Amino acid sequence: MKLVMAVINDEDAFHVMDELAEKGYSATKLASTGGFLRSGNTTLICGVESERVNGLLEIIEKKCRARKQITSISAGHINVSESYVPLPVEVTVGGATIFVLNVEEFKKV
Ligand code: 2BA
Repeated sequence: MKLVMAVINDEDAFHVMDELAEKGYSATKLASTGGFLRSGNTTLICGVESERVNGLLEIIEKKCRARKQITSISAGHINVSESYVPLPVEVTVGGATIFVLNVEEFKKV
């Protein structure tokens, strides 16, 4: 048994969840916040039999796309007459950041 945690874009979440449900995967959707951009994203947690992990990863890969986002939260600043102005910086976010963890025990009571 594995626990898959996937940080994905909010806009992709419902498409991923639809297909997961269709293919018989259980998932829990958590509202999360990226530590760098400080903007909302979605974290899905899915407990899945080891032999079905690849199928799950394929769905996430198929449904999640990378996006470019502009942020001013960065180390890049310019000094305009003694005051520091944050520089807009473009970052590529996602498709998905995925962690696959071993599950020691899984119980439903
Ligand atoms: P954020 O932390 O808001 O990061 C958004 C994007 O900003 C990242 O996209 C990456 O392109 C860039 N970025 C993040 N930290 C950076 C830094 N210190 N310097 C420069 N650029 C930086 P992704 O890598 O695709 O990550 C998307 C989201 O996945 C992240 O949102 C975070 O919520 C999660 N994530 C990514 N790596 C993680 C990790 N190692 N542990 C936990 N969560 C992670």
